[in-house]
Amino acid sequence: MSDQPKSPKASTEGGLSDQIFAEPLANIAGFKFDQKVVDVFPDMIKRSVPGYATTISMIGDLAQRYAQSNSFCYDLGCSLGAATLAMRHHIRASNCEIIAIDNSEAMIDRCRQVMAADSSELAVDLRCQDLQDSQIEKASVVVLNFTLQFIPKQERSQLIRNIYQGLLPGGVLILSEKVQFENPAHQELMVELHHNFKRANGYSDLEIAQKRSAIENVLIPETLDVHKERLSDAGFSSADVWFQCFNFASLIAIK
Ligand code: GEK
Repeated sequence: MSDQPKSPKASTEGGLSDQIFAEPLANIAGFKFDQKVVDVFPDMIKRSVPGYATTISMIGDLAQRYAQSNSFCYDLGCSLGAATLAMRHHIRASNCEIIAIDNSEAMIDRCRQVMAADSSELAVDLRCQDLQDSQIEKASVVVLNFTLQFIPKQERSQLIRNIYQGLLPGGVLILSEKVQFENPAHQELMVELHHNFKRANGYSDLEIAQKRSAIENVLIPETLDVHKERLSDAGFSSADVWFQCFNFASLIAIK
């Protein structure tokens, strides 16, 4: 536990500003969620993902609505725990516990400090684990907030089926992803709008280009149709987009 004073509602805000790709790099390695990324993560995700703050805040509202008493709520690929905190501050159901999982040790270590600085009573169990080895059980809410996109494509259906099996009747999966478009002109427009968003947030063309090279074989987007079909094949009774900004969307799938 941290020695820092607890605040009633801690946040993941703070940290350094993201300069990781600011200087020209001779070799651009594949993107990793290491300590360097952890140190700038809140700034990076806010300046890179349109609608991120809205998505986080609405996850709190959705969790309040769908969390069931005597159940678990999962935050899969929790990073520093922004979605975990949103759920922690909103869930009113009794005897709920949040299980937050990430396979980056650096992320989990920092997330532990964030949770320790937050005084909410709702229990949080932090696990440094691969999602593909994680058991989902007695779940009323499962959050995959911009995480499935990092799982190899051929392994995504197994993970979604595993989540479906672990959900209670009436339970929900909130799935946020960077998405791809079938129509090449539409795809190009969305990429351009996204890059304009990053430019408006202070990223240079060099930063945008180098980040793109680092992440292109690591973050693999799919179309909304592919996501919906996978959710339906797994057994979800509905899967609808509740938020979208450019090529970033969030779905809610109900068991
Ligand atoms: C947020 N949800 O702030 N097992 C566990 N964790 C993984 C795996 C895996 N196989 N692959 C990637 N991760 C967060 C943001 S970030 C999204 C999620 C982004 C973890 C990885 O370590 C990282 O912390 C997270 O998934 C993706 O609401 O940076 O674009």
